[in-house]
Amino acid sequence: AAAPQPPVERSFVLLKPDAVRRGLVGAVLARFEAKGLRIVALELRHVTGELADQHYAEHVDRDFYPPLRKFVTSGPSVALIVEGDQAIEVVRALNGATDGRKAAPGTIRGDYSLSNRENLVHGSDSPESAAREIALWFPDLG
Ligand code: RTP
Ligand code: MG
Repeated sequence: AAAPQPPVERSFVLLKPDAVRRGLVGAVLARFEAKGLRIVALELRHVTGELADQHYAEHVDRDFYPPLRKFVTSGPSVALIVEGDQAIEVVRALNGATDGRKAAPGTIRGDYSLSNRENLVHGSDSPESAAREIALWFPDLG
């Protein structure tokens, strides 16, 4: 019989335009890899306003959305899917609190961001969000 495998979960991650612009893609990816998450898809994508509206559907009516939309469409991003045991929760722990000014040192945002908007990374916040986002960004993967 095959050896027991650890449970597998997938999360969608976006390295936002500030990560690419600042040359932090390698540093951020290294953290996910070092943690033990497996990269199962990865692509450089310049997000359109239409994709931003779909990705951030829960936020489109918020006051902060217009500047967020402008930011996330301002240059290329890196979209990826990572896989591993409790990947969704693990990614969000590595990312840190939304506001880079308040995020704990040792987290990606805590170490590299001083902004509540330009905070380098996105990670799915639930299994439902992960499924929706993976289907949106990587429709061929399912
Ligand atoms: P994300 O979705 O990017 O992983 O971040 P999150 O769950 O920690 O934060 P969320 O509340 O979903 O917000 C999405 C992104 O919108 C920008 N934001 N700006 N008050 C503001 O100006 C504000 N609040 C949020 C951030 O880029 C945040 O990551
Ligand atoms: Mg969110």
